[in-house]
Amino acid sequence: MKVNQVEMIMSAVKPEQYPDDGFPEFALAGRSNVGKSSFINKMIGRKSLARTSSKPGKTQTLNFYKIEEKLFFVDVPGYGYAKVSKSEREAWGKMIERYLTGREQLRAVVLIVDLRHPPTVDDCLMYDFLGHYHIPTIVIATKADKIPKGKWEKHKKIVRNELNMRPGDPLVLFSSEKGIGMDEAWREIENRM
Ligand SMILES: Nc1nc2c(ncn2[C@@H]2O[C@H](COP(=O)(O)OP(=O)(O)OP(=O)(O)O)[C@@H](O)[C@H]2O)c(=O)[nH]1
Ligand SMILES: [Mg+2]
Repeated sequence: MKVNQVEMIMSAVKPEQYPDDGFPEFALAGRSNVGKSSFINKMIGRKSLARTSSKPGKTQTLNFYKIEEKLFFVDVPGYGYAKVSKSEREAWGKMIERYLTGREQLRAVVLIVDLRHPPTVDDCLMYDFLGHYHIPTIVIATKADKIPKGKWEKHKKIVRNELNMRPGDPLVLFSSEKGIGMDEAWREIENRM
C-alpha cells in the first residue's frame, strides 16, 4: 500500500478512549525495544510519527494511527522491560489484555521479534496467548539488516521452530533500517482487512 495520509488519533488506556471509526485494526506486539514503533514508521513512510527510542519502554499507551481512512495501526507498549514497577506492569498487562481479547475491530496482531536472537520466553507466551484467543498473527522478524543475507533462512527457521508456529501463520523477514520485507508485510496485512 502506498500511504499518503496518516493521523495519530488517540492515546488510549481504556476502551472508552478507543476510536469509534470502525476501521480494521492491526496491533503491534513484541518485546520492549524490538522495533515496533520503527516498523509502523517504515510501513507508513514517516521517519518519526510513532515515537522510537534506543531506550526501552518508550511506548506506554495504546496509540492509534489512522492510515488512509482505511485501517489503524495500534502501537502497544512492549513486554519484558525490567525497569517498571510491578504495579505498573500489571496495569499495562490488563490494558493490553483487555484490548487484545475484547476488540471487535482487531483483525490481526503483528508480533515483532528480533531476527538476530531466538525468540524469548515472553515472545513464546505472547504467541501462545494469541493462538489461545484465536487472534490471527503475523510474525515479523526485524533487524534483518544486522544479519548477513546468507544466514537469513537459518535464523528464520529458528524463529519458526522456537515459537512453534502454527503452519498457516506468516513469518516475514523485515528491516526498518533498509525497508526489507515491506511489500510482503503489507500484503499480509491487506489480506486480513
Ligand atoms: N538496525 C536496525 N535497528 C532497528 C530496526 N528497527 C528498530 N531499530 C532500532 O531499535 C531501537 C528500538 O526501536 P523502537 O521502534 O523504539 O522499539 P519499540 O519496540 O517501539 O520499543 P518500545 O516502545 O520501548 O516497546 C531504536 O534504536 C531503533 O532505531 C531495524 O530494522 N534495524
Ligand atoms: Mg515503541
